Amino acid sequence: MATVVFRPLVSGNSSLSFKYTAGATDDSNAISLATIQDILQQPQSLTFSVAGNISIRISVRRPIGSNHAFTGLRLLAPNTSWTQTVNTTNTGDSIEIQLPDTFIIGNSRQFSVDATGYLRKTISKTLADGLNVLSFGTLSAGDLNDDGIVNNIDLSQMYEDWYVGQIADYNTNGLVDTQDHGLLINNFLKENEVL
Ligand SMILES: [Ca+2]
Ligand SMILES: [Ca+2]
Ligand SMILES: [Ca+2]
Repeated sequence: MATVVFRPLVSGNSSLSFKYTAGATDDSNAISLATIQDILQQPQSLTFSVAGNISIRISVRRPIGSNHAFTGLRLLAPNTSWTQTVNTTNTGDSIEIQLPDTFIIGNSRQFSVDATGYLRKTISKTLADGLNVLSFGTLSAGDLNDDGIVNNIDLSQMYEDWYVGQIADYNTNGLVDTQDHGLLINNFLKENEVL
């Protein structure tokens, strides 16, 4: 018996058939040591699916302004150990990220994105072959201490950082101001999102 290992080059359905003539020994054959004859019978064709490469690109937005650049966004897939740290451009888009082969085409998986100063956001996505865009929409501001809830602790941290802090500068105008304060208050007592 032999083991044949294939290296997939393209994704999709494919099949493998055998060149076979009964009794012939110049194609697929199996020789009996007792009779020295080809005893192979018509081999069945093999049909199979080659799993593709699944990659993702995430898209997130700040609640206000046109600067949606995030550094060190934490990306995770709930119920798995997979996690990744990503940055985004000004438009809030990340580079393409390859997923490991534990993620299967056609399966629905959850993905969460978490930024310092914001609540965690979670979406569900049925994975397709190739690039999948995960649109998280607008992140909710206010969780300055990253404990999963917007409350008085975050508010007092905002007051400490008034006019100077960076994380609490949600409208990215260079200082912590009343507009940033309003964004936090709007999310008061909201928590990290879990599906
Ligand atoms: Ca957070
Ligand atoms: Ca908090
Ligand atoms: Ca500000």
